[in-house]
Amino acid sequence: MSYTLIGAPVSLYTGKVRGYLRWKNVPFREELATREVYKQVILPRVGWSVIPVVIHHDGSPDGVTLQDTTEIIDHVEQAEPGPSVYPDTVRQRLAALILELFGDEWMVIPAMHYRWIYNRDFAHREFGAMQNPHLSPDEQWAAAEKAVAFFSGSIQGLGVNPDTYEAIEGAYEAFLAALEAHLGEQDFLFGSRPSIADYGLLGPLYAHLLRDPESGAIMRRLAPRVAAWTERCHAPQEALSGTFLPDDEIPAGVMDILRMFAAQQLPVLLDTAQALSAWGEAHPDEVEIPRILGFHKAKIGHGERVVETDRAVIPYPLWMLQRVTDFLASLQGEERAAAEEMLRSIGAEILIGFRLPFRLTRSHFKLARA
Ligand SMILES: N[C@@H](CCC(=O)N[C@@H](CS)C(=O)NCC(=O)O)C(=O)O
Repeated sequence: MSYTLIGAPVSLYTGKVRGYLRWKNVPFREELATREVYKQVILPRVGWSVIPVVIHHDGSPDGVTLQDTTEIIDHVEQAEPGPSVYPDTVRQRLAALILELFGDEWMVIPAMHYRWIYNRDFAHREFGAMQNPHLSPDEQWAAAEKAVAFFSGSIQGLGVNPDTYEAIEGAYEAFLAALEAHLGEQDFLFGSRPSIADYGLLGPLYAHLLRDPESGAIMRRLAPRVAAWTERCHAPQEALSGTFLPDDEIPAGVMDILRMFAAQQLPVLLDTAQALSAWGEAHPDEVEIPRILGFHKAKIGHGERVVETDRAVIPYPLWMLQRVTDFLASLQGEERAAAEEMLRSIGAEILIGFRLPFRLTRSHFKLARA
């Protein structure tokens, strides 16, 4: 049994899956997501244009099509033997679920900011080479205009604009400092084994923030250990290696990053949950949830450098938050007490007993009401 990973070097979420599949030691082949591949494979199988897509060749005629990195990783975790990237213990598992969400859906802000403000031409060439590898560089460039306009235009919706540049860079540098300090003690977030949280952070940190030249230079200068960790997660020397720290320990540097989640991303998620509730009431018969539910005011930045800006209300991250709250709801007794204590100490006590307005699921590779 083997897998095909359809994606690209330039793609944030492809890097997350590539690093994971390599560590998990599963046989896979990577196929570049050219225009032709979008047309022939991705659209027929998934229904919309997105990468990465994984096909698990499980012996069935078409194989199993997987999209969304979280679902891809969960599928492989179920299907393949060997150590897991999900810690078994309560605090580490809770922290790992939270930090996957933080990496995937909040660190995408600096990832998109640095790419489209500092590395635009590089990214444009990379998009061109991905879409039409057979064309000349000039033709590739011209053919990539549309995709570049789409992705670079999407930074507005993430809250990236001239008013927020400085706050985004300040928050990113504070994040780098916390992770850099932690990596002086440990190889990965929770010890010597990479976790789902390492892969969540790998997405933005690899394809954009390390691989794009201008931001790569910044990372190597400010946080060389983070650069080395990024390379280690993306291209592990040894598969299936390492262990999580004993006694369910959450190292201090990881606690610092969890506090960044609670202070920065969580308020936006809570506001998004309110918008989802209003949408649900206004559309009682609709199952598929739009990718964007209008705009709201959101605070972006760290510490003293926080600015309020317009940002799209993006409901998808609530599906990842639901994984966190489902895990919390499954706990009892001492385990629940340990989880709640951790939430209090990072400033996320509001998640204790928190429920989304209704359950979310993914249907036909899109977000939907369960
Ligand atoms: N949550 C998704 C995000 C995938 C995603 O946003 N992929 C980007 C490329 S790295 C894309 O194809 N975006 C197209 C779009 O958002 O319309 C996942 O984990 O797979």
